[in-house]
Amino acid sequence: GLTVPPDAGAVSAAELRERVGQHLVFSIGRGATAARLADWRLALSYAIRDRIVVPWFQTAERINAADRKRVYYLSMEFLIGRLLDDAVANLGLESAAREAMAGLGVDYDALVRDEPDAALGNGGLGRLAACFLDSMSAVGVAGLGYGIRYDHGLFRQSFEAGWQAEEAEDWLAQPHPWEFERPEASFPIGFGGSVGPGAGDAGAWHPAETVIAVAYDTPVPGWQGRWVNTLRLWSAKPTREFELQAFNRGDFLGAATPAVLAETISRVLYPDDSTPQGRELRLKQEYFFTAASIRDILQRFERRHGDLAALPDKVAIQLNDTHPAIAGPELIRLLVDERGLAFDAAFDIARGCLHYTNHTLLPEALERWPAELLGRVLPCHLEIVERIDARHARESAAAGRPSDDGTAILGDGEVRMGTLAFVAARRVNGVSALHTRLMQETVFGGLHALHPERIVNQTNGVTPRRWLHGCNPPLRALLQEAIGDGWVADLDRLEALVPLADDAAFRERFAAAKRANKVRLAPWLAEQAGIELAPETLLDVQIKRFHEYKRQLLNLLETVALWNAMRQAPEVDWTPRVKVFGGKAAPGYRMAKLIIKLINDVARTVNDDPAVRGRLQVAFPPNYNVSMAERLIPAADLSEQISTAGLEASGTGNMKLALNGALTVGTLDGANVEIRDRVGEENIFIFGLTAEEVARRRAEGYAPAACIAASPRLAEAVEQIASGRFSPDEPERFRAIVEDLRGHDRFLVCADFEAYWQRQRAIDAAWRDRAAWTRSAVLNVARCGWFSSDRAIRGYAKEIWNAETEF
Ligand code: 26M
Repeated sequence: GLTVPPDAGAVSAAELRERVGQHLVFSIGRGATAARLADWRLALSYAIRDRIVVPWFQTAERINAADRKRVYYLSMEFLIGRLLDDAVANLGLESAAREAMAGLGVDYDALVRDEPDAALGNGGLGRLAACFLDSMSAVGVAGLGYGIRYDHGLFRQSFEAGWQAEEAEDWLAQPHPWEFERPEASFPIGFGGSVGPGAGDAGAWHPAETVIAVAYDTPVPGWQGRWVNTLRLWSAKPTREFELQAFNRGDFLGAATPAVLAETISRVLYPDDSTPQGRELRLKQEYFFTAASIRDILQRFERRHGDLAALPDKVAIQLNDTHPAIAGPELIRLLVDERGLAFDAAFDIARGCLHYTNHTLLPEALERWPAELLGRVLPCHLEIVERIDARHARESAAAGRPSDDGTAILGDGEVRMGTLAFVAARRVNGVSALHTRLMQETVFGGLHALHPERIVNQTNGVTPRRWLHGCNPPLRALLQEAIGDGWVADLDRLEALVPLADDAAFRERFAAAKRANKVRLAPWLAEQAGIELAPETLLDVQIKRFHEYKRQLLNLLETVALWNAMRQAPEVDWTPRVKVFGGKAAPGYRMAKLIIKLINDVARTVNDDPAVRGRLQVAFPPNYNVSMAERLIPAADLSEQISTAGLEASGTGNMKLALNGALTVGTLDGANVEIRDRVGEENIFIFGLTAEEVARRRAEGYAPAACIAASPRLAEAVEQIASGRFSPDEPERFRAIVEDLRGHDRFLVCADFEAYWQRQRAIDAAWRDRAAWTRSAVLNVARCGWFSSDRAIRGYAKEIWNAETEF
C-alpha cells in the first residue's frame, strides 16, 4: 500500500502560501523581493502540482489493482491552453490560491494570465483531444493521451498592414512546471533502411537511421482531484553512440549534425488544419509518436499479462483522425516480427484494439501518402500495408463485392490513410449525427456496405470545467445560487434552469451576468482592436480557423451590405452591432490569408466612417487562441456557425458559445443540427441550404452569377470589393476573391447570401425584445448540457471502448 504523505488532501491558504514561498526560494532560486510575476507563477504552479502527485499515484494503483481496461488516445495535437487555473479549480483551491497570493502581495488573476498557452494543436481536432483528456479524468476512465512534445506550438499571428504574419511560438522558453521528464521511458525509433528475410513472416527491418523517443508526462487532474490520468508527450533525441563516434574523430560539427536532424522531428507543429502537404518530415512525426506509443502500450500490457490474444480485452486505442493510422501496421509488425505471431492472428488482435475517429469529409483533407515515400521512410510498413490490403480484398470478394468498388487501400500510387484506418479498426466514428450519416453515404459508402456495423456516431462535446465554470465567473456564480454546483460534473442538471427562463427576476440576473462579461471584455477589445464595446451592443462573433468552407467571407459580405444599408438609410433605428472575427489561416493558404486582409481592410473603412459610428464596428483581434476564446465566448451574444452544409464535421465552438448563452445563427451543418434539436427551432436562427440541397445544386451545375444578379445588396458589396472601395491603394488586391465568387463559388456563399441577410435582420429585430432574447439565451444554456464532453466520453467508453467509468 501507499503511505499518503501528511500534506495530501485539502490545504489551507496559509499552508499554500508557505509552500509557494518555499518553492520560490528552493525550486526557482529567487527571493520574494526579486521575484517577477513569472517566478510567482512558477512557484504557485509547483505548489499546486504537489497536490496532484499523490492522487496521481493513487489513480495508477486503483487501475492496476482492478486490472482495468486502458484507453489510449493517440493524437498529433493537444490544444490545451493554460493549465494553472484549470488545475486550481479542479482541486477546489480557488479561494486558497487567491488568498495565499494576496497575502504575498501578488494579483492572482494577473499571475494566471502570465502563463503561456500550450498550443500544441491547430483547432477543433486538437481542442477536442484536450477536452477528452479532461473528461476521461472527470468520469474516471483509465485513459492516457499520447502525442508529441513540440518545441514550438502553433505560430503566433500578427497583422502587418492587415496581412497575417507568422512568428515562431516559443512556449518552452520559460520552464514548463507541469511536466515530468521520464528519461527511462524511451524507445529507439527507426526510419528507412531495408527489409530482409528474418524472424516472422513479414521479414525483419533494418532501419538506416534511429531516433530516441523520450517521454514527458503531465498529470491530468479530474474534477475534485478524484482521478488523475496522464498525458504522455514524446520528444525526439539523438542516439548517443552516433554522436560519440564523430566526436572522438574530432569532427565536432559532424557530431552535432545527427543531433540536429533527430531533434527536428519534434521541433514544430505543422500549422495546416485541413490540407495535408505530404511532407516527409510530417510522415516521420506521425510514425515517431505512434511507434513510441504502441511500444509503450505493449510493454505495459506485457508486464502484467502473458497472452497477447487478451490484448483487445485490456487495451483500446483511439486514433484521432488518420494521423496515427500507421499504428495498425506498427502493431502488426511488432506482433509478427518481434513476437512471432502469424500475420492473420496479429491482424485480428490489432483490429480488436484499434478505433478511428474521422473529422472531415473534405476530399483534399483526407490524408494520402505516395507509396514511394512511405516505402522509402517505412519499407517494412509498406509491405504490411500491402498485406492488409490483400486481406481486405479477400474479405471484400468473399462478401461478393466487386474488386473495383474504390475501397482499396493502395491505388494511384498512393496509400489512402482513411481506408487503412477504417480497415484496421473495430469501430470508426463520426463526430455528429449528420457527419456520421454522410460518412456512411459518401466517402466511406463502399466500406460501410462491407462492414455495416463499423461506423458509429459519437457527437463531440466540450468540457464544462474550462468552457463554463472556468471562463464565465459571473454565470457560474448565478448558477451556484440558482441550482447549486452539481452541473460541473453532471451538465444535464442545467435543465433545472428551464423554468427559470420564464422568471423575469432570474432573466434580469442572467442578462446582468452577460453584461458583466461584456464590461470585462471592453477594455481588452479597445486595446486589441481599437473598438468601443457598449454593453447594449449586440456582440456578434465568428471565431475559428480560416477556411473557405467556414465562410468568414459570407459574414464579411453581410457586413459590407449592412454598412451600405446603414449609410443609405441613416434615419432608421439600426440595431447596434460589434462584429468580432478571430482565427488563423494556414501560412500557405493564400485565399484564406487574402480573406483576412479583406476583413482588416473592411474593418478600417467601417470603423473610420462617422456615418455608422456607434452602430457598426468590426474587430479582428490578432492571435486567436484558447485563452482568447475564454475571454470572448462568455461575452458573446451571437455565435456565427455558417459553414456550407455538409462540410463542418461537427464544430465545437458552436457548443461553447450556446452553453454560455449566445444564440446561434447557423446552417444545418455538423452539430448545429443537434443544437437546434435540443434548444428548439424558436431559440436558434437557422438559414440556408441543407446538405442535400447543396449536393443537388452542385449536381445541377451551380452558377453564382445568377444569385449575385438576383440580389442587389450582394451585387453592390461584390462590386465595391472589386473596384477597390476597401483597398484604394491597390484596387486589384481582392481580384482572386471576386473572381472566385463570380465564377466558381465552391462553397455556395452567393447561394446562401440572401437567406443569411434576412436571418440577420430578424436577429436585429429579436435583439430589441430583450426579455425574449434573454429567455432564449437561458434556454440555450439550460438545454445544452448534453454537449458536455463527459457525455461524449461515456458514449465512447460504452459503445466503442468497452471500458468502465469510475464515476
Ligand atoms: C494534416 C496533415 C498535415 C498537417 C496537418 C493536418 C491536419 C491537422 C489538423 C489536418 C486536420 C486537422 O484538423 C481537422 C479538424 O480540426 N477538424 C475539426 O475537428 C473538430 C473536432 O471533431 C470538428 O468539430 C470540426 O468540425 C472539424 O473541422
